[in-house]
Amino acid sequence: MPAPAPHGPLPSPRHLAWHQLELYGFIHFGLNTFTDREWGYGDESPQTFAPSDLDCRQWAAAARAGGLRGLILTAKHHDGFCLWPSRHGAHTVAASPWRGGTGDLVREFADACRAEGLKVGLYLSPWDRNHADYGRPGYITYYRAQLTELLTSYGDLFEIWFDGANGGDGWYGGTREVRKIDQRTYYGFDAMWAMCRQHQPGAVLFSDVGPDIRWVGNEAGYAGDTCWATIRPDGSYPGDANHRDRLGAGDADGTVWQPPEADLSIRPGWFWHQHESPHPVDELLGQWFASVGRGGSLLLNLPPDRRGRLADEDVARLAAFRRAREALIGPDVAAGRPVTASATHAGDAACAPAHLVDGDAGTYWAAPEGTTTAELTIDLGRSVRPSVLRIEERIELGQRIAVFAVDAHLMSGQWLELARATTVGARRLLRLPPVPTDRLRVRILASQAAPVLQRIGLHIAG
Ligand code: FUL
Repeated sequence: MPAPAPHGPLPSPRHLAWHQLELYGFIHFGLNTFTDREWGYGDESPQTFAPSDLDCRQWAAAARAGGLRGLILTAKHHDGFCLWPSRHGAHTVAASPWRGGTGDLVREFADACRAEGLKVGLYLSPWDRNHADYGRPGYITYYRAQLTELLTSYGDLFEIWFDGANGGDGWYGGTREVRKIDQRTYYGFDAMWAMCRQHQPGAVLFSDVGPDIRWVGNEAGYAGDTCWATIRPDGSYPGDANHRDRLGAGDADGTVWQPPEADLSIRPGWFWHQHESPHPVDELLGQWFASVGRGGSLLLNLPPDRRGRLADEDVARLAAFRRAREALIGPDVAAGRPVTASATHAGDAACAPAHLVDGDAGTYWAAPEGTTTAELTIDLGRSVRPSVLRIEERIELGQRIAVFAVDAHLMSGQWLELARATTVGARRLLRLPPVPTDRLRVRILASQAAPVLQRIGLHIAG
């Protein structure tokens, strides 16, 4: 029998690599760190940039210890100040006292990430409140030259972040005025994305509307409870506020594979401010379940302080967040256990239900073509109290499932529904009440096409 037919928009190879990352970090650092602002106006002196003890390796080591798989640095935020000595302008670290004006923070960052085994990503703000030509064609030439520098000088990037924010007013070479641009046309994003593809073919490109991954529609770290990786772009563009409400849930009838990245700062601000503290672990855990657990990713911001180091309490919080995840997601008691399915794709051994628990991400189970419901039962062999269910669709064949339920088999012989949810996609993580059960049943109640799953994991507390 042929393999199950694909359904709807499909992920690209760069999407598939990105879906594996799940959790990675943002680093907001720059003049704002020293001026106590979130959006610099563009008139700040580079002399202000004076970290006393900058150590990118400390950032990367803390991120790695927290289980993050990459970091994205704000190489230039809205204030226009460049953390690398760009050949194309003077508003950079070369004009600062840091390392006597000889430093390259993007280089130190990239080297530190790689030394810690983390992937490297960069953010280059399209809005630039410093540049005299902002709003005119000259700035676009400048921006593209900067982008090319970043794309070609710092090795492989896993993600490039294009921010849609624009507040209008700024210093702009001393004119101190409001400059309005047409967000739809001014930056010529298509040409910029083509440059990224040319120099960094493996990088996913983020903006409010992709092209590869989309914003989740809030800065609080959660995707929709129903979350389709697919969406209908409908002519939207970065910064388009009208499109925002649809970003968390995506569209069941979406035309492109463009899964959400949920961004969240570990503290209230994106930049470091002395009187702010990191969020409690319980909140971070909730946001992780609501982003990673809904098939998206979590981009967790870690703001270095004026020394150029992460505060001890942020480092400790990150480690505690990891311990909390590990405590909840202990051994997988479904691994290697017998699984039965209500029906299987053409009785084909390649699609057998045992593949759901074989620990091999390359194998999968498929329901017969033309069916949209199914039941899968895993014999756990003993009574356990589950804490988390992990379920994954075979996204190479498209996202399909629209409603499913999870049941526990009780001592009394009856089945109890523990949870019910909608979409699955790359993964769904559900916290379960710790009800003793010796069998787990997943009922797929609605699906756009025959369900195809690659994994079901049932975790007990570690
Ligand atoms: C927003 C920006 O305006 C914030 O300063 C921050 O960089 C956040 C991640 O994106 O659009």
